[in-house]
Amino acid sequence: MPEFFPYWVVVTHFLNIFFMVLLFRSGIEVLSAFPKLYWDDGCPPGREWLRFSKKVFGADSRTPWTSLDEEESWSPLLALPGRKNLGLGRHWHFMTVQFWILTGAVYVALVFATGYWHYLIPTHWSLVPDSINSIGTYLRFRIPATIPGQPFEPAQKLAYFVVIFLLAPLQIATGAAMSPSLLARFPWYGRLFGGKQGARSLHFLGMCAFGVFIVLHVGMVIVHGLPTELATIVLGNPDADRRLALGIGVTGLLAIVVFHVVICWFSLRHRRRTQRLLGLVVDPFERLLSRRLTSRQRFGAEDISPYHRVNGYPPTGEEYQALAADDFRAFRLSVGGLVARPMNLTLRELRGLGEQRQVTKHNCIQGWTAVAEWAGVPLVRLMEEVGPAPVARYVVFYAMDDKGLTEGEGRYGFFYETIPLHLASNPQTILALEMNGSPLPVEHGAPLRVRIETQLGFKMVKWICGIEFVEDINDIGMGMGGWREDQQFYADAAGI
Ligand SMILES: Nc1nc2c(c(=O)[nH]1)N[C@H]1C(S)=C(S)[C@@H](COP(=O)(O)O)O[C@H]1N2
Ligand SMILES: [Mo]
Repeated sequence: MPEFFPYWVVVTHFLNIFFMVLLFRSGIEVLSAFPKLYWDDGCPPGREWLRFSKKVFGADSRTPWTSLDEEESWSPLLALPGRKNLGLGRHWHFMTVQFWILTGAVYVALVFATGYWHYLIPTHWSLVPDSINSIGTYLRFRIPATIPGQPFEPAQKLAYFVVIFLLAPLQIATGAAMSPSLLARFPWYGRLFGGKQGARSLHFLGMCAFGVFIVLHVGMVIVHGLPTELATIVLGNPDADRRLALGIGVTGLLAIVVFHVVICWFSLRHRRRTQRLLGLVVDPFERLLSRRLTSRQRFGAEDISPYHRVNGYPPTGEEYQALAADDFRAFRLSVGGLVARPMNLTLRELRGLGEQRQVTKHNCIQGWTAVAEWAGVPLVRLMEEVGPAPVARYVVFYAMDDKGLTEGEGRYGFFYETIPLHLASNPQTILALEMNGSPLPVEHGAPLRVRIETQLGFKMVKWICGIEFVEDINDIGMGMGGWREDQQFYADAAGI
């Protein structure tokens, strides 16, 4: 039989604490961007089962509102980094999760390689009544005996088993079930959890379950006797020098606190650098997970959401209002850049290029979803007309809304986004002219918006006036890949 407290348990246990704190705090930041939980992918306003916000917005509200108005600003004491930094919170979350899973994989491999699994995995149903017994013993203020020849008592073994082999994998599975590209390619996977909102709610409850476990676990450590337990988990030996163990243990925990103070400060003070640095680790991860996935969504008319949230207020300029007043008859879409045949197209000419209908689910980066039917021209059809040059690697979509006038918060400039060429030729990438059987409503992008069904919503530019094919995105806007990347520090990689 393996040692009771081998060193690899000591090391992976510490790494697990380290990464879990990062995941908790960055996860809370992500929650703050849409502090509501639903079971229904239509996210009907007011029908959330849990809300961490005093603001309420109704589906029938007479004053227009957008999903960014629902965002909350939470303290850096709680959230990483706090203060409405969804993009950076996601960066921390997706950076950390890779290392957390790696730690878990190494741990589980060693658990099986060394035979340690005997101590963790129940081999008989009697563990359940035995666990109930040991809980009874605790309630009588006594410490239950460990299982003969094993380091843990029955309830402890069962709890560790549940957390390691059920809760952690479930948390990974529900996390993955929130990725727009994964959901677009494998809609059945989302259905396993009752849809994206089911996955999101379960992911939140999973976090709560981890929280409850940690409280009980620390409580039990205290009940069992802090000095010996600390010697065990810090030095791998209950008889080790207790003062040394206490010293190292406290230093380790303090180091985590100091680390959080530093990264929180740095993230808030140097948002662009944080975005770039974490992007070095997160962008390849996003590419690995999502690059090869194309959308295969086929929802039915019955899945269409009664209410579809809006994000981004419509253009306010007179020019746009004049266009809209005349049913966009004067509208011209200019398509240019690195193309053989630059064009200026009327809506009618655009419509003439072909039509595709699709019922798909919109995934806003903040967390809400809604299903709608979109109809329009496949972007590949337009590309056949204009003939992008072989050097063209990105498509830029320019919009008519000046965000300085419509969103404020110190942000400015016209909205735009870019996508790599491979996304442009995905089968469900279309320039939509219609939503749910009618011409696009103004708030959803009239007269023209793009749908890129494997991506997060912010890539799907509304109120498009121009499309440009370029080789590089560095000199477009601030060069981060789009307006929300430039101004809100979102990742340019929007497949997860
Ligand atoms: N021009 C423009 N397009 C935009 C935005 C915007 O602010 N301006 N917001 C984006 C974001 S963040 C989302 S989630 C979707 C929302 O689309 P909807 O309003 O049709 O639901 O539009 C995207 N396209
Ligand atoms: Mo969004």
